Amino acid sequence: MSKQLIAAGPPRNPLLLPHIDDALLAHVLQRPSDELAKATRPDFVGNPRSPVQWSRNDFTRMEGNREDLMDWTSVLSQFDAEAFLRDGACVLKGVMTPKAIDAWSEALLQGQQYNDRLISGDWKAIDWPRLGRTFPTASVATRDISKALGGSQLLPQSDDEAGVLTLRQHSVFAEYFSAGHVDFLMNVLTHPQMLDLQRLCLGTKTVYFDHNQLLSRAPGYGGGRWHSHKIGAGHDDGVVVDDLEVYRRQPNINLTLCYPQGFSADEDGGLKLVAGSHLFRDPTGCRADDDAALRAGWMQGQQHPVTGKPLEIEHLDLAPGSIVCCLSHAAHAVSPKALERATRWCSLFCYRKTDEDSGIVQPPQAVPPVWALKAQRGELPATLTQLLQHSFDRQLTGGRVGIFDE
Ligand SMILES: O=C(O)CCC(=O)C(=O)O
Ligand SMILES: [Fe+2]
Repeated sequence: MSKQLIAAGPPRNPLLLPHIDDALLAHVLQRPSDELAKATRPDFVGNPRSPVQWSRNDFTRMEGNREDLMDWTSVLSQFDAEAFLRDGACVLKGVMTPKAIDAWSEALLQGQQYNDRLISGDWKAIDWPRLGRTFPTASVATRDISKALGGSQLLPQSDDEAGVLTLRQHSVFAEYFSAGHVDFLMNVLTHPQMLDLQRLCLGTKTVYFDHNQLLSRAPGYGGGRWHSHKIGAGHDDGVVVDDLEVYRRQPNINLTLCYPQGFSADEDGGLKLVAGSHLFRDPTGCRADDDAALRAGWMQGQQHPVTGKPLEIEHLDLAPGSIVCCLSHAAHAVSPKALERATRWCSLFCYRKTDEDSGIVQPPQAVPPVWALKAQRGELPATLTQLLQHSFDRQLTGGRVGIFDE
């Protein structure tokens, strides 16, 4: 393996590649999936029965014990398909059932604990070769480890010298693909109500998984910049669209942000949105450090392409049990979290749809290789296999390997 390959981290969707150049990774992907699954769960994290090591019976038990996640009547009374497409986001206030709020909150705390144990553990005890790479030549600085504890997306990951990208890719960190670590979150990922919500938002029958993360914002969190996300396939070019059906036909992505404990609008790690910003399809230009910079820059003089109203920043204020759905191109940011406030909990479940013009599904952003392998080998239940189909099926992705390939 060349040094450059180590620094760049493993390929994102290895099973879509016609050939894997890296012999160590290629070997791992030929072995039984149990071996890779075990390597992704180091003993020191203390999570031996996580979903990645489940048998078929475990999945059957999960499906059999399922209860509602949401009050569906409340979802339907708040969801307006036309407004969602027009504004690029919808807020479903307090839709989780009381039981789901408790279970979800518990699951996010549990996931954060697994993540913290991995971050502060002894990475020399990780079976790196069984994850398909050589032992790292560097380690994460102690001060970076302490800064990352209790929160999400905080470990430096500009390269893979210390193995952070490898651990992310394989979902050794519980924050990336948390559904593989905590049973309730696997239940959410494949829950009929969650999938129905995706069908409502994306306006399509068949949906695919894209990525799943813990988004814990601990006291002292400095806030998240304004940004939006690319969808690929040549649709991120900044060409404004005012025909909502044209917009709907794109290979879109729906970020589903689930906040079991909610948040308030001020210094609480809350989400901020700009209605109508998705129609600009401008993930490259639509960026700013804070609200003032977005107003003075990208938003200046801009109007909603459909309603003609000036674009406006909205600071959300959400009751416990709320869910926000946000289309990929919609501008969003996160408020800072004051030191005296408690952690803001969130789990992100992101799904995607087919490009209705080409029939192609873009490859997923983050399916850990072990899950792609299990799906390809028929080791998973039908619903999950279908959700992960584009992580291994080259016909479905039209030979595309990267998320943003055209
Ligand atoms: O933390 C949040 O509420 C949003 C995070 C975010 O922007 C993202 O995951 O893309
Ligand atoms: Fe985002």
